[in-house]
Amino acid sequence: ETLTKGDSVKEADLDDCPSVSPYLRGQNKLVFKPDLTLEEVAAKNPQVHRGRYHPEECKALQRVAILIPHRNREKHLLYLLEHLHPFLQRQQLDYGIYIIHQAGSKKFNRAKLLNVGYLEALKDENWDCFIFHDVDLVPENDLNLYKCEEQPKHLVVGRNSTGYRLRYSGYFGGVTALSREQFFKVNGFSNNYWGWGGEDDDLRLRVELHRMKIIRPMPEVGKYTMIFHTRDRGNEVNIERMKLLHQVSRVWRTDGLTSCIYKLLSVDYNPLYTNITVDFWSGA
Ligand code: UD2
Ligand code: MN
Repeated sequence: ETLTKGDSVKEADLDDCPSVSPYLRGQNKLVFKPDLTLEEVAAKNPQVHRGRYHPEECKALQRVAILIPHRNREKHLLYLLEHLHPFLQRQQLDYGIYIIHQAGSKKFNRAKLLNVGYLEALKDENWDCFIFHDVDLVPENDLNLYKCEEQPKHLVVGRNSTGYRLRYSGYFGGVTALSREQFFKVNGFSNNYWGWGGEDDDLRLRVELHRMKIIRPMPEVGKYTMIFHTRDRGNEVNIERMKLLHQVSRVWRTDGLTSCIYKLLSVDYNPLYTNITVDFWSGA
């Protein structure tokens, strides 16, 4: 059947995208321009609206939400958006980027922000897959696919700053991919990790308690550049983290998505992302 003028191709009529996108390039040299602006990045991504994109030519295999916890890292966010949009488009994904911004200057809570991102993003769309993504990690190789698998996936095998080696076996920090069901099953992240450290190990324990197995891409594929930073004010080392890690098997049912209380301050639509601002402290 041929289309006649005036017919429009409906998404439902499209063929599935191929299992390997023809646009992938492999390892890429990253350049961070000091004077880059958000307007420049937006101008380079005219097909992205409210942080969302889907391929025109085929039906994407998964709908993927990228969740980025954030406070006071504007420059990192800019570089990540610059690289991530074209990277995800080359992978032919139907995706949306969400920034979950913690208001105020009290202790930062990365894990709880990611729980909020999951709950809020599902109000927009029934996403199949969630990528939990540090703001300062830029993927170097587009063969590192931002989609979910049968098992939870850890995408950061190595970083420039650590010689591209896995930090320790069981390491689950930085960027991870869990399907909607996988994340739901483990009741998400714990809400109780304030400040730096431990929350990623807690999620690994939840995954293991549910007899799931963490998978990773090959080392040459799972490579990231972490944009240099020092420890942020408000994200001091969490000295409670070892104690919390010993309780996971007892508390995972009652501490997580099911107990994530927050005050939603705003949802703003930027061309390149949806920004969700939350407050964890004022009468939530
Ligand atoms: C490691 C992990 C990270 C997390 C953290 C411990 C890697 C590559 N990353 O990151 O996933 O487990 O240890 O909590 O192993 N953030 C802000 N503003 C702040 C503080 C944090 O936006 O003031 C966000 C931002 O997305 C950042 C992330 O939280 O990338 C993790 O914080 P970090 O980059 O300071 O910690 P790092 O590099 O040790
Ligand atoms: Mn970092």
